[in-house]
Amino acid sequence: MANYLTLALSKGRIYKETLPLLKAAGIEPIDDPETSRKLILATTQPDVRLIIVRASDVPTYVEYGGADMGIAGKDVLLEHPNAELYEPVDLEIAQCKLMTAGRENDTSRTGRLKVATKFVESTRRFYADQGTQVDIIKLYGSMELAPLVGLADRIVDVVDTGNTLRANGLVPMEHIADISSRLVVNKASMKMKHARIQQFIDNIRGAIKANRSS
Ligand code: PRT
Ligand code: MG
Repeated sequence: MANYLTLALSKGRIYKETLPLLKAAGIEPIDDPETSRKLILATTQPDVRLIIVRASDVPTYVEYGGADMGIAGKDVLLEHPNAELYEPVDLEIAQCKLMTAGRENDTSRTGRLKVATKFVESTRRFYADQGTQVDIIKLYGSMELAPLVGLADRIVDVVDTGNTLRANGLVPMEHIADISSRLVVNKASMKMKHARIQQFIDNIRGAIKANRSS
């Protein structure tokens, strides 16, 4: 067990966009997580394995040593401001923007703004920096619904094409942060498995460069 190099990542877009980087680094999973029920995937490098976790759980697995490394969106990392992690590489994948959004013809209101989001920490910091007092309502998904049914005046969510907002009669308003996925590394692993992790980081950096110029 302890001799594995374990990389935590989530299914879906992060997995899809990470695969080519791993492949360029000489690592290919043996099973496909989209069809297999296995949560631990062996790879073509016998000492490297992948574990499949919820996107929002990646920092937790890595901080507490359930994985040596992980791949997580910056939006997720911003929700863990005190996590003891190294963040050595911007993978430049799964790019999007963290934004506020609301109804198109939002009339100016009196009283505190209600903001629905799963990004409570980023939202709190954004409005605090503006000196605006808001009530934050924590949701776990389908944030776009909240303004439509009067649960909130605004949402804070990640936006890519903006199609989801538009389809629900919402418009993007303020830009909070540019988001991409990052490689994160457990601090003890970085010491104990330094040579292997440094080699992995170098290979991944090479793959990102090749990506950029392609
Ligand atoms: O499901 P779980 O709660 O565990 O995690 P998750 O739903 O956040 O995971 P996933 O796989 O959807 O996203 C993983 C990471 O991808 C996020 O943490 C972001 O860093 C990044 N990412 C990049 C995005 C998007 N682009 C994105 N568009 N994450 C989510 N979206 C959503 C967006 O909120 C909207 O609802 O996708 C929908 C389509 O976006 P539009 O703007 O193109 O319509
Ligand atoms: Mg999801």
